[in-house]
Amino acid sequence: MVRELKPTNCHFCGYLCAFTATVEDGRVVDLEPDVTRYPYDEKIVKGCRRWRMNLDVLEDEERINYPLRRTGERGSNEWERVSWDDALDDIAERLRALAKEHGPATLASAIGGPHASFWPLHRFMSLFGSPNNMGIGQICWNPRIWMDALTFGWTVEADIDPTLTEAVFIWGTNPAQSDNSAFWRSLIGISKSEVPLVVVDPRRTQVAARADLWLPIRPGTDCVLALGLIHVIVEEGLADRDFVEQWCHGYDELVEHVKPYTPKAVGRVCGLAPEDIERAARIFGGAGAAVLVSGRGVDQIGPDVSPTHRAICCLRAITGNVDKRGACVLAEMSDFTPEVDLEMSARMTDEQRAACLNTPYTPLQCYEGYERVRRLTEKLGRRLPVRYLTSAHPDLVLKAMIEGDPYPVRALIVEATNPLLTYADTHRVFKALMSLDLLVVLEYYMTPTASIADYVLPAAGAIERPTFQAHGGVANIAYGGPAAVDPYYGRKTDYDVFRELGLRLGQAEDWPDATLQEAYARTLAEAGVSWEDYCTTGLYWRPPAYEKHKLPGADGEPAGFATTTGKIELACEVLDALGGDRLPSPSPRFASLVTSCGLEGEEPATGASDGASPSGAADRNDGLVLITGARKQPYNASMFLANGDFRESYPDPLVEVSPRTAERLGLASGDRVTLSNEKGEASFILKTAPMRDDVVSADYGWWYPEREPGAPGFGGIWESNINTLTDCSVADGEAMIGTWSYNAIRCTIRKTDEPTA
Ligand SMILES: Nc1nc2c(c(=O)[nH]1)N[C@H]1C(S)=C(S)[C@@H](COP(=O)(O)OP(=O)(O)OC[C@H]3O[C@@H](n4cnc5c(=O)[nH]c(N)nc54)[C@H](O)[C@@H]3O)O[C@H]1N2
Ligand SMILES: Nc1nc2c(c(=O)[nH]1)N[C@H]1C(S)=C(S)[C@@H](COP(=O)(O)OP(=O)(O)OC[C@H]3O[C@@H](n4cnc5c(=O)[nH]c(N)nc54)[C@H](O)[C@@H]3O)O[C@H]1N2
Ligand code: SF4
Ligand SMILES: [Mo]
Repeated sequence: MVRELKPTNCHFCGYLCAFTATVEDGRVVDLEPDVTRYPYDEKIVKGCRRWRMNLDVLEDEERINYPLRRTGERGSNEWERVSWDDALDDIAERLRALAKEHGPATLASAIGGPHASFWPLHRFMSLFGSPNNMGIGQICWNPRIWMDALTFGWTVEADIDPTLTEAVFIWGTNPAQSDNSAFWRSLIGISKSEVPLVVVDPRRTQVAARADLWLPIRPGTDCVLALGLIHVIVEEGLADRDFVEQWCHGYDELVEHVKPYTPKAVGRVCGLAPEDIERAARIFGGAGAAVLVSGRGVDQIGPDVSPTHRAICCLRAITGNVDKRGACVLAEMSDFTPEVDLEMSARMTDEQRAACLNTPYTPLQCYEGYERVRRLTEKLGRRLPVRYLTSAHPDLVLKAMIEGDPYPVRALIVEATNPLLTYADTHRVFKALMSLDLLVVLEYYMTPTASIADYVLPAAGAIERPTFQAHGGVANIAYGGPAAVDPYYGRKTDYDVFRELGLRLGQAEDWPDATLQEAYARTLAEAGVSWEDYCTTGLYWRPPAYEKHKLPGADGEPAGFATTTGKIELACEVLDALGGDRLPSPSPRFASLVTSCGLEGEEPATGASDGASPSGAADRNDGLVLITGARKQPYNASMFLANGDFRESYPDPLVEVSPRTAERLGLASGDRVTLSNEKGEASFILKTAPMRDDVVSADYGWWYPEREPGAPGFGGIWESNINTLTDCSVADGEAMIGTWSYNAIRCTIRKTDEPTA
């Protein structure tokens, strides 16, 4: 027996904590946290319930361990085990035939959260010639990346420094549940210090409960609030005039633009007290260095997403909180090979790019939009990844699948996502996927999406593969480490699958590295670091410089910012040129409310209820507002529901309302309730929790792995799946990127007749 200790990493969330695996004859028999490598933190690992699953998951009998080919009707859950060669030969042959008939864009792909490196799939798509990679970009990551890049010339990262940071704003994110990390613990530290902590969230989250000021905002009205903060900062002379004078473009326009956004008008639209808005503005404007971290709460509010991010950028800029220690830092592009090169999107021909379904629907999130921004960011030597930022809009891909319009999309490769649970509008996703000629799913488990595939291919996971988390190459940091073992059974890494498929389709020259580890080593070599050195610390990182705009550029003058004007663009020239708004403007329904508020004298409702403070917001509101997917440990979207311990502690899909709203609706904790709207309905168990009275907050990702996959129930996807109520229509989405809404949605709630499970 050979017994070895091997460094490796957990990948049950984005942290990739370091572990030491005890390996006997190629099998992991024990796992211990590794104190010597990044991002080890004893408290994080102690507080994390997930990592202990690693051993079970490696051996789990429910795992897909060999390629499966469908034998019965689609969705019948009848399979035969086939060899990798048989599977990949057949898939390659069918893709070749479909591309011959309809063109390469007939192949689409779908990805989910950051569970794996996606560039191998994207490289395969680029070389195959299809622009149609779909993903979660439009509702997670892209809005912030795009708007930062348009305003500052590149992305910014929060830079909490307890010795310098004088205010922290947490906006639409709840790291206590979503992050479980060093960041959450730094916030606990902040909440105990003198530094004011302000939280903008309709729910009284753990971080809101620790805040000095909680702004329980009406969902979707965040842009109005941000403009209101700017209004107060300008009015009260809190703007950093020197910084604005030297480095910002469009300040006067912005000042004019925010005039109607008085605390009173904003309070009424956002359901907040005007004095709280003033207080928040004074905290942000008065701080020597202020940090603002935003999350999903403002990434998933449809049309208001881009203006909200832009307004937040403006808030940072006019207070001089850009590329400043203790506030935020303009990231550097990676000096290891960036995603943009790994994905080889430069290899797409003009004709292939022209097939991009997004043109002309989302003028920024498409190849033309990307090119425009690339020309700017490249002025300072930086390039964003192409594939995420041009990713095809699901509405348009689903339409091309169902209607063949503007051309037929007949094949889909799904990697590390469960679209029947996590994509919007499950009924439509189901219809589209059921209609395909070829559906290939790379998975760990027989998920509902996998159950309707032609091929389910077994993916190797954490511990079985090397990891290199690089955040799309938009920052100069990567972390992870080596695999402890070769993949068990017949599993392969996602990289191997796409490479081997590529080799069958004439892509040999572009897959020079036989293994994922060699590919990562090549990536690192560009930064002058060996794979071995990287694995020793688990980290590649170079400390950032601040105030880089002051450093001399090529001509010896200060470099400024990589925008059209060389300054921070409060008024955005690119958006203007694309037919969008120069200045951040909320969607018309909110903008007109602001204007009309200025004329009326009505008092705003605070809308907050923690069970003690009086509020009548729900009574006065014409409807309840649904928000979905608030993160909860131990689950991650549709994952880990099969874990017995987890299910015991969290057995049912929950929907939460405030105690007052429950009472008003005649509901009590434990009731089974049905949520519905014009798209569909789903069933939940009611729980009361402190939040705004007009808000209904539903879990996402719920299915029942213990039930039969495939028809007719598909693991229970039609029962408690909140995405049967959501919609991804491009026409109703954000105009530049196409972001749809998972928050701020209309719904009704009623008691279901069934007894509580
Ligand atoms: N446990 C767990 N952790 C996860 C995940 C998971 O599924 N489970 N998913 C991972 C992924 S993919 C992501 S993207 C991150 C997301 O991480 P976060 O962005 O931190 O997501 P949440 O914790 O849901 O926090 C979003 C907050 O926004 C609030 N909110 C909803 N609507 C609005 C609104 O209109 N305005 C404002 N201001 N706030 C609003 C919600 O009440 C919620 O508290 O989490 C990651 N971590
Ligand atoms: N209503 C609503 N919908 C949402 C959200 C919301 O808040 N509300 N959040 C959205 C957001 S931000 C995100 S990021 C998405 C998340 O959406 P998804 O990423 O689709 O969600 P998961 O359930 O995490 O699905 C991951 C799947 O990939 C598999 N998997 C995990 N790791 C690997 C791997 O390395 N390789 C392969 N091949 N498979 C792997 C898992 O078994 C699992 O089935 O959901 C989005 N959908
Ligand atoms: S689940 Fe995340 S926090 Fe927990 S050990 Fe794994 S990587 Fe670390
Ligand atoms: Mo996400």
